[in-house]
Amino acid sequence: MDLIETGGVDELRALQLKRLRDVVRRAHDRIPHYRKAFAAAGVHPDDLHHLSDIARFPLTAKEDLRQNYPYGMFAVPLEQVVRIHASSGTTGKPSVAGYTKTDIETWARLMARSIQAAGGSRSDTIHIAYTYGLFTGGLGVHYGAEHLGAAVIPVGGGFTDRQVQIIADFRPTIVIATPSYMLAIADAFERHGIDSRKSSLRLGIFGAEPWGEGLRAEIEQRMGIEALDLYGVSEVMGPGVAQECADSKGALTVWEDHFYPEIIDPDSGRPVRDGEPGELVLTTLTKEAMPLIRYRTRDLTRLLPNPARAMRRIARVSGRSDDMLIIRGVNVYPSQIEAALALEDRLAPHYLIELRRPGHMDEMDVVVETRSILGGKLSAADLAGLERSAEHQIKAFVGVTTKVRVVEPGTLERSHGRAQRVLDLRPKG
Ligand code: DLL
Repeated sequence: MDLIETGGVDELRALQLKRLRDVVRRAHDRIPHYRKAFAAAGVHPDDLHHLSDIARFPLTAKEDLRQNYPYGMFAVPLEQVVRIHASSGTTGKPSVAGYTKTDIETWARLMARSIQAAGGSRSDTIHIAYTYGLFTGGLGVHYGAEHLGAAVIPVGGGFTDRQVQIIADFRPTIVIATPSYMLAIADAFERHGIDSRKSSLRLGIFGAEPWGEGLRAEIEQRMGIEALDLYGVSEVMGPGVAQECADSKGALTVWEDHFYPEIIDPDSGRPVRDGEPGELVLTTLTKEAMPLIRYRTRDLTRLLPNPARAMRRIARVSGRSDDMLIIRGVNVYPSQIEAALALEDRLAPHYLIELRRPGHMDEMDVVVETRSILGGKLSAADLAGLERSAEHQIKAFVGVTTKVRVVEPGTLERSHGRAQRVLDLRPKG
């Protein structure tokens, strides 16, 4: 365990202030976006005397990242960058995250700390069922598990029957996945007639999508394991920003020596007091390649005291203050679907996203109208062709598999205010 993890609150706040002053100055000196945004808000890094002064600095939004796409938010030249990840942007362009060698080491240390705090150790064998690639889940967790010294099985996402075989044969003790995918694996155990409660697994660490106590109880019961919550955001780092620790379950400890958390009112942008609900805003305290000052995560939660450490905890994320959806672990903005549909000029910009959960995994249908100028009815073959082509565009640009239904002009209800783009038919809870 790091000394700071067990240290007192005064020591932690002093470290945070020192790091905060450093990072704000670095962002100001090296990234034109921050220089301009600070000037526009009438603040300067010299104004930061106390931690609470951070509230005077401007918030950073995903839109700022988009405007500086792809590398404009980097504080170091590309020669010093050793890794680039990306997550969904609100339109066609993803949000980019860059890491120096030191950033990758810090991330591995924090992710190892998360696994250890959840109850893992170097004697564990860890099955990772997150996708490896631009998504930070696979590689982020992988480096942390290796840093811990555990035996790591980099299975990746998908191929559910193979996940079962590997758990049965390789005998991992910890599994790390999205909670919904864990249930799909549990179903596959059943299909194969293997008792999932008797597997070698004892602990599961789950995150990357919202989940509740109902899902936790179901996973724990069906898999016969303990299930803990892992939180992270790609732009901020990836998995390992906050972790539900074995000694302080019920909320997630924020690794406050590396991330400074605030909660704001999502409408006014003003900070609220600890304990009050609002949107989580994070400032990276140590990141070199892409420091973020007051980044709006859009995740709704509360800051809570911690019975086990000086670092505060966040409540399980209860929702979002924007319209982002997470479908089978893939972040999806309705505006991305709209941009993918716009690539086909026979389709009108009238569409509706329908969400269902027939089993444990979410399914997404997109209903879209044809343009009226096409006149007359399209043949069944033309319709089917249009549907397949739209599904392909969405898969190619957004990364999510959908079923598209093309309908006649005027079929979808028109709204009088903001268009209703999402019909959520999933069971609650
Ligand atoms: O999902 C990083 C990650 C990977 C976290 C693996 C945990 C495990 P993004 O793809 O950028 O990064 O998505 C970040 O996912 O703003 C939340 O809305 C949501 N999210 C992540 N973890 C949780 C969680 C990764 N434990 C977005 N509970 C965040 C609820 C979560 N939502």
